[in-house]
Amino acid sequence: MNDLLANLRPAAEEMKDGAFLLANFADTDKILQELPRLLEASPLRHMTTPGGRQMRVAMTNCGQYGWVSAPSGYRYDSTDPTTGNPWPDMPEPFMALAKNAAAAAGYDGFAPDVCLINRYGVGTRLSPHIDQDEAEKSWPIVSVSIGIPAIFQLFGSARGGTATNIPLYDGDVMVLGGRARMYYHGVKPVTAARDARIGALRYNLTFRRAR
Ligand code: MD6
Ligand code: FE
Repeated sequence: MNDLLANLRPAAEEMKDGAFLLANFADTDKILQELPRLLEASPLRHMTTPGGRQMRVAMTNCGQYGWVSAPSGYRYDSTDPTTGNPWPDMPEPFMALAKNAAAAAGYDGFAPDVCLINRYGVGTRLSPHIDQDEAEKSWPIVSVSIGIPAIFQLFGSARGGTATNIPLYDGDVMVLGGRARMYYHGVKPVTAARDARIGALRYNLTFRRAR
């Protein structure tokens, strides 16, 4: 890419304390090409929380480990409890995207061993939470939005308070590092919209280093 074109790619924008937005960074057509094969191997499912509630967001994983919620608690597991098999391998384009996004936000050397795949229908929300089941919390989490938009809410280190509201569109990548890595965050109820390829759905991939 020549310098003129390179300069047209928007730089990573720091939203808050190590949380970066990389607008339209990801080629989501390429991601969507890989998805059916992954979802066939390890289907999306509504996991049960330790509190006994079913999550509205449908989830699955690819990579060496997968994030699992069960009545017994949250964990990373190398086996998909639904199929009894290992999670499908993380596709090379996923790995490359996660590494490049982390580096673009200033976090070099990130090598994810988990890709959590979330699917939202219209009306689905994700309650504020902190991701803290990972061994080494200094690695960032890289999050890729696909399909219809959603509003990502970034709070602080305490539950509640005022959120920074970040609209996320298809292809947008959020990198949560630095102090924001341990900030509460969630997703507001997804409002009605349609994506030409996948209809009224939003997928989100979060790349993590679990071990
Ligand atoms: C979502 N994302 O965007 C949910 N977690 O659907 C997350 O929970 C998340 O975007 C850690 C880091 C980045 C994220
Ligand atoms: Fe999260």
